[in-house]
Amino acid sequence: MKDILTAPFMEEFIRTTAEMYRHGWDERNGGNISMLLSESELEGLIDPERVVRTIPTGFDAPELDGRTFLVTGTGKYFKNVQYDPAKNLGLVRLSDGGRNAGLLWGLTDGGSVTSEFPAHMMSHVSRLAADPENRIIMHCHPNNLIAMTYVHDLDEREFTRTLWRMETECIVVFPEGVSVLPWMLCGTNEIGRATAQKLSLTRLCVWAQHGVYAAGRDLDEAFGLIETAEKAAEIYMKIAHLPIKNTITDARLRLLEARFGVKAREGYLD
Ligand code: 2HA
Ligand code: ZN
Repeated sequence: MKDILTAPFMEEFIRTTAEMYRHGWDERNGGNISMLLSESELEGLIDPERVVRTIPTGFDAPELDGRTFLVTGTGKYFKNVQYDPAKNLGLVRLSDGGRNAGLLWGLTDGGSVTSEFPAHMMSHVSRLAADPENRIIMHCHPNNLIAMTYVHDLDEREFTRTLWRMETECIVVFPEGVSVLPWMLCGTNEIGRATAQKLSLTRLCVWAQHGVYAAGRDLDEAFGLIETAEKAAEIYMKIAHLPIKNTITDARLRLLEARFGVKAREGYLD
């Protein structure tokens, strides 16, 4: 067996958690990531039949039966992943219709998978239905997106339009817009189902007064979506209280649509 810590997906996962921490998106144990892995990526790294222990999930996800995920652990700090990946991360394979997660590697201190495991797994199901190549679900607590949910209307069209106007690239990066959920209790199957439903339509879902979820085909896509939306929110928080003299009009947003060959969410442009 080769050392799983040197696998390209593992190195990138570790680099990403460190980068997210440096961005200030993952204070203390805030945030979590799950990455769907293919059988070929795992080849020669672990014995899929050797289950260290079984973690009950508390939900059904028959679509994910037999699928393997690298996930952050509950209570673990993104800050520390790079120094002890085997303690802070877990590699789990779902079984019994998604009701159990068999630990194949990691969580060496007896820990468990992220508290947001329901939201992550339900989101993988809905995102894979929308895009069979989706592999990443990422959650974190970026300051400005959270701040914006205290002062901005939570209507998804209005929230999206404001972000699109804050920076020229936004409509190109997330033409389908962002979804917004009102404050809900985190860690529950209920917020998991609501998030999964939102992520079937958009790759970004803001949790009001909490943070954001992103979906992507790779870590860069999910990270880049959050980075772009968070930057737009930062600009909003810098200017919202000032007299606005210029903006990116809908006509200009349409020019960007045409120039970059993207299709803005139906009905979101006037
Ligand atoms: O503590 O971010 O939403 C991890 C979280 C819960
Ligand atoms: Zn959170």
